[in-house]
Amino acid sequence: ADAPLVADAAAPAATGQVPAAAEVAEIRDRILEKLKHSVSKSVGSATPHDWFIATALSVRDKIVESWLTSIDTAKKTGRKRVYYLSLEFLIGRLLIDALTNMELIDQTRAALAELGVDLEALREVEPDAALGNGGLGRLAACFMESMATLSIAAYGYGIRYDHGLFRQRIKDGRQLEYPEDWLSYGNPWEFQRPELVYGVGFSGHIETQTLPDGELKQVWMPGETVQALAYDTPIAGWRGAHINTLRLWAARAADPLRLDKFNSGDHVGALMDQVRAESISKVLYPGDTSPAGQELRLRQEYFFASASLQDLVRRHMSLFGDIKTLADKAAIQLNDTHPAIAVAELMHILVDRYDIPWNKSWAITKATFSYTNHTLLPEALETWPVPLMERLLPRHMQIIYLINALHLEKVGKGPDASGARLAALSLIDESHGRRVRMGHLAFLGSHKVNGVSALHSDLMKTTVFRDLESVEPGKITNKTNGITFRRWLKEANPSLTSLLTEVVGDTLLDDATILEKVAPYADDSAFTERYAAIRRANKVALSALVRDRIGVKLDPDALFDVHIKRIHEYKRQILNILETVAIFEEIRAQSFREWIPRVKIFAGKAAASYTTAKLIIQLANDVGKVVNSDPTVRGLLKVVFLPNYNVSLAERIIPAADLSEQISTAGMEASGTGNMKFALNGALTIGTLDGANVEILEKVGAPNIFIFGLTADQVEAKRTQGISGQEAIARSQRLSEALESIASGVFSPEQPDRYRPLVDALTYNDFFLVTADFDSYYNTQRDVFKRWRDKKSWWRSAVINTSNMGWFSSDRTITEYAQEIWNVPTTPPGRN
Ligand code: Z2T
Repeated sequence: ADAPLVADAAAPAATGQVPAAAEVAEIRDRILEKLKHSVSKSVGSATPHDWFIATALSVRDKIVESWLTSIDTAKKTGRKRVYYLSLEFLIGRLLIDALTNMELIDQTRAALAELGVDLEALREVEPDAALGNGGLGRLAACFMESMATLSIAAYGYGIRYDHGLFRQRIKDGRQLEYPEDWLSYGNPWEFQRPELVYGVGFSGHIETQTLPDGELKQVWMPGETVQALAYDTPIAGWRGAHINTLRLWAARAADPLRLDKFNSGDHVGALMDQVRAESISKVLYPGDTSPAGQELRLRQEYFFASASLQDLVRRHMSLFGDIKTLADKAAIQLNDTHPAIAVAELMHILVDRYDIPWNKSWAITKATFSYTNHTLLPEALETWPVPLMERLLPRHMQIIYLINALHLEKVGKGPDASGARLAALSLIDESHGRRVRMGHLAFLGSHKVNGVSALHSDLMKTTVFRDLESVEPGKITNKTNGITFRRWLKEANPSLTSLLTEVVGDTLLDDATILEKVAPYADDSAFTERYAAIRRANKVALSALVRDRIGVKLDPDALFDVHIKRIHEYKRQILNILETVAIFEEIRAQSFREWIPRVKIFAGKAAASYTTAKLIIQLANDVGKVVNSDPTVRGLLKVVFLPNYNVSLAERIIPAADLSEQISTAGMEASGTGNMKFALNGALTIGTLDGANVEILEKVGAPNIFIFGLTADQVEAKRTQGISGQEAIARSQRLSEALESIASGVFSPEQPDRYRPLVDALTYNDFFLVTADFDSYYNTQRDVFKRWRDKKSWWRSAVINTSNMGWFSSDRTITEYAQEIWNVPTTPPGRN
């Protein structure tokens, strides 16, 4: 550690500009005004939370001014709108984000300092809005920010869950789930819109009417109606040039109370309808890549799809007055199949409400929708039992049958129309009870279907959508994911951002591709020393956090090897743990060797019902307990599991990571987006050729990334030969010893057979090919050690990683969607 320490490098700061005193005074007065009149507290009695609310409300005022202008301009110009339908928006905290994008951060920090308040303390009291499970929900949040940054007139539509993703606690090494309560102290960012209420129908029956011209008309008479209430959150783009709306729906009963029941003494029964209705927006389903399958989930999906379509059709009609121009003025993006019922809903609206002929309606629907697929895992593909759909959405089931009949009639004329082919193409899966394939519905109802990385989009064409692709070749396109640099560079790593803007100029966040200008500095030792010093300060800050939260002391000069994401077998946390155990055994056996001090950092949640994933969490914790207290290890290896991984924890960990673990079984991670965040912030990646890792390799070059393991093709070939791990284990003494120590209870002495099921699965049924990739992973980790000894070479690679990440800005991703899927203009931000 002879690198010069940059003073206070982790302290968020420093655009280098001193804010003007008059502006600071004005902001200070506004905050005081909010504290008094909106929070109703005096300076003397205000808690940090009160200050947070007052500060949020004062920046919200500024946002609202531009918001109204943005809405007005879109109206006047008659621009085409983009509607992003997503059951998840993993927003995280908004205070620093709003201040950053409104370019008020330094002034507000100074104003609060005058009041004796630390902005960083306010940052920490804001609840982390976790209305999503992982990558898919965070992508939606990054996209909302980039759409605003690029001045696209966009709305996000979703559900205002009372309770987001569960809070995770670790007790005796095991995950416990607690309800999350982000709204309990109120939400300063949202506006309830009491005038915006839509009825959403369920169940009931269909009446057939005969029109004067003899045509038949189907009229759905719902048996139950739930109300959808709108709550709007403004989303500020970079430099505040444009503000969009995130509109989330809350469910309410049509009648708050059944007075007849109440008056007859049935006080609980009087509230039954309310409980049933409001349960729809009560809680986010916590499965990440596995569908929930329950009736309540289908009710959530239809509830928000119907409310959103009613809202956007109402807007379209009031602006343009002709439903037939919908596709010219609205682009609707389906974030996975969760909102796919919207395809049938739009057909219902066009055919039943507006009396548009079927074929014309279908043309409008296809031209309006597009669909993003986020996984190929076969068990993750949403299907709904026909009887459930029939009961809950009888008219939609009719519409789906008709879409299917016309589709199969068309493809049935082809030369290769075998029974098996028609069965594969059908909207109805008949293989285990009749079920509606939502992926097929989304595919047929869209003009474009995209995957989220080059590899994933290619695999879509040969796996789940092989047959549909052959019917409509060219429909599948790729839009590689991206991340917003405002949050994941500037807000998470302000000191690194300052260093980078010194080199490339302060338009870095307007156009991320100028990061390329940093590349020559990879060989400039004055630069790399400052870069390394900033990274070290981030590691010191993370070490303090780890000590506070779990009481483990870390060495900031150790290699921080980080694996943070949802816990899933395909993401192979267990492969990482096996390497950890192998090195632990070697350090103990050969403590005299010169070991690289290393910290293994894990974090992530397991779906509450995913037993194996929960056992993996427990194993990581158990290994940590044994390793961290072993005297012969002498702190050369530490293993920590940080509880309750969420967006704000990611913002602390990523800028302090040296090594980014992206080690999924090739072909299984659709893209990954954490991989991009790490590489941007200067971690080197150890990863498989999977998802967007492939494109990261292309950008940074092979010498600057650690790639190992089977390719997606090799994985497929290997699986056809069988998935037993026995051969690989027999070939590798290291692997068999690591497995043996886990199986025999070295890490669970109080229950020696605790991990027998995990080890047995790897031995006999290794679907994720952990054993097949172990040696390659182990050896590549040794390459990492070698590189780490040569710090100059390490930091050179890190700088090259940062400088080549510009392409992974979600501004680039959204520009591609705008041009190639939505057909809407974009206006890049810029200094005005
Ligand atoms: C999710 O986060 C992802 C896929 C899903 O499939 C569901 C959820 Cl909740 C239904 C992730 C992918 O696993 C990840 O590779 C990708 O980067 C991310 O979506 C965004 O596309």
